[in-house]
Amino acid sequence: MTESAVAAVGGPTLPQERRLVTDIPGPRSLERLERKRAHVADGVGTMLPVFVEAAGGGVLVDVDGNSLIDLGSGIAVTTVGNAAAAVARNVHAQVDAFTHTCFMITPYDGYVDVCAALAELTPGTHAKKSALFNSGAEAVENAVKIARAATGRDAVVVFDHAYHGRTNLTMAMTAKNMPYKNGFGPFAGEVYRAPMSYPLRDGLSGEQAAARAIDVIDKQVGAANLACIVIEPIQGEGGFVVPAPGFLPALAAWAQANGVVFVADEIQSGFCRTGDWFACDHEGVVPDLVTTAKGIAGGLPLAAVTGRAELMDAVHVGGLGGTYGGNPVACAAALGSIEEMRAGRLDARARELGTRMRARLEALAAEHDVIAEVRGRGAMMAIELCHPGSTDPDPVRTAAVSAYCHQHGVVTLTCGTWGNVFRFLPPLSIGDELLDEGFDVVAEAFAATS
Ligand code: PLZ
Repeated sequence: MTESAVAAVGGPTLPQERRLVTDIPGPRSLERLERKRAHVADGVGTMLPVFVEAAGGGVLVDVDGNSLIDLGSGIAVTTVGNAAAAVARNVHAQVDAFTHTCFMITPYDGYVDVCAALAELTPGTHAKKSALFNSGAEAVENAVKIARAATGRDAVVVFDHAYHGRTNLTMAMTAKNMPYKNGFGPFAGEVYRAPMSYPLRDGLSGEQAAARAIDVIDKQVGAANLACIVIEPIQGEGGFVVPAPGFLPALAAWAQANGVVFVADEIQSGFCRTGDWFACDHEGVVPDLVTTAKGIAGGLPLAAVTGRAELMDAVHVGGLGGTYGGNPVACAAALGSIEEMRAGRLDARARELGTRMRARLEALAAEHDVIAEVRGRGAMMAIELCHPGSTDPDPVRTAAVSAYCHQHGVVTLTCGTWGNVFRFLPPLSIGDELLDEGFDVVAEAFAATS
């Protein structure tokens, strides 16, 4: 073990400050980066190579003693904050009691408790059931298995700019070639892609964009062959694309009329992130199946498929599972995370953060014409960077702005098919002052790179 195995105390009581005591990355991180190069496969990239020692509230503290403002939440995972009190408490208690039995062998309460909570929290008041897994990609794969078993049909429709994971089926469902798919084929069959509603780029209303997508589905796939439509209600990796109002309800209505299972992939947008418990709630869309992961368990690996009881039960006994799916420690973390969200009214907090971020980003957009659009909902906000006066993507400027933020102690993420979207996913445990300071740095970054 290295000295990094010495436990540093993170969590909500960690000093909430941006503090730079070395360059980013500092000398200790650089040493560790050498070890990473020696021992970790190059295919596992690292965007900001500061090795973390503690984290909580709205900061990450590295091995050099730098404290960075976190505007990424480990890609929308630490929604309740790192080492959140109820998560840490539940995990400690569960680790002391038992760490694994395999739910398929001998069950335990935590798994059932999480499924009961999911039935309550996900959109719709119909009878629901869930199955638990380890990763988002695994949840998406299982949603497709369930939809196929329930409908007896094969085809799956996904959208332009979609991201659903890195396993074989989910690579087929993900749109972007580099870095996700390149050289990894052949991909799973019977996956078809429809045009997404992308207001900045297509100028269509939600109804028009839905009609365009439905026409493609109808002509190129045929409803009678279609098991499910899988869609991120707000796209994540693909660029925080918010479909025009009316797009999701129209697609859901068409799916219902045609016996097609409507699957909302809420892995990135779910669990209070957008200011509602789920992004579908915003338009009152009730999906047949919902996939969740990331924010569900405060950083522990857990994922779920939740949906109409009759669809979930269409699969034969033994047809769904996995050694670790719904691991008791991950379930304990999820119950802690849900407790934090409920007690802290984190859906409302996400709306407040969204209002604050939008104001900052709109002010920035008024100053810098490289910002073509401010979009997002709640604590899932983004700006898309294009060459002024056009919608030609500007990934170079995007990377420069992000690099400046990193060097100045703010963890920021980019995304988008063209790498030209700057996205903001702060933990909902971040304070207003720290958030404002983070956005001061973002503003400086635009000024410094113009
Ligand atoms: N569906 C909507 O956002 C994961 C991936 C980062 P896993 N997004 C971050 C990367 O480069 O690997 C994601 C998502 C949506 C599915 C997934 C997949 O979730 O837990 O990463 O498998």
